[in-house]
Amino acid sequence: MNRGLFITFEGIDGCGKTTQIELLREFLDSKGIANTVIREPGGTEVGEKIRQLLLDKKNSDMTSLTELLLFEAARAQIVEEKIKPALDDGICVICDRFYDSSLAYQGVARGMGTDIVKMLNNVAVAGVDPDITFFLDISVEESIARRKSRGDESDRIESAGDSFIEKVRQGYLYAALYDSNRIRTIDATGSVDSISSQIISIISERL
Ligand code: T5A
Repeated sequence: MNRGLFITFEGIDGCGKTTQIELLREFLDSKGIANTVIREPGGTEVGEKIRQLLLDKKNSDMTSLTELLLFEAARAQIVEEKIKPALDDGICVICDRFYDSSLAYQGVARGMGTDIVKMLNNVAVAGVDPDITFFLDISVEESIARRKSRGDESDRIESAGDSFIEKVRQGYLYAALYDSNRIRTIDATGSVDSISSQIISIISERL
């Protein structure tokens, strides 16, 4: 049996990952391709508990290293419990965020450095790397506008401020530059349908 395709979606908050993942899932279903959608942090019982710790605004004294290690712990759990078994069964895995989020948010924006994050990412995923990653690129202004129109209260990480989110974006642009074979940058300011068409056309070539 062939290993399933491992697809991840990345970008700053509100870039449209959830919207596009749902459309990709509908496309895969229509083609009869077995798939599963998961999210990081979370996606497992242990991971959802870690997610609550990470996003809770009350945890304002959490250090950057603690934050990074918690993201990596949740990742190690979901890789072992969900992602690897599904891929081994030939199921296509679509993940809402994966290790490039740690590179951009903790490595670049929090200033932990990309070397330590890459090292911990490698430990957490133990060779289970994405086949293709969509970086949905929007400006910080667009991110703010979309989150405002959604009306949700911001979580601990979103509350870090606009300059933090700008650094996250720069982190993604850096990652995409150095791993252009895997990471496909999509201008995510267009219409939902046009972005979806681009993603589906790239995935169709890989199926
Ligand atoms: N994090 C995560 C780290 O710091 N390190 C890590 O290692 C990991 C894994 C997770 C937080 O944790 C951080 C990053 C995050 O801050 P989360 O709640 O999972 O938090 O939040 P996000 O992943 O950021 O998800 P969001 O729901 O905020 O954004 P999405 O899923 O990218 O966007 P979506 O699809 O919900 O769309 C947002 C809004 O925009 C509209 C939608 O209708 C919606 O209202 N929209 C569009 N509007 C106009 N044009 C388009 N093309 C649109 N597409 C969607």
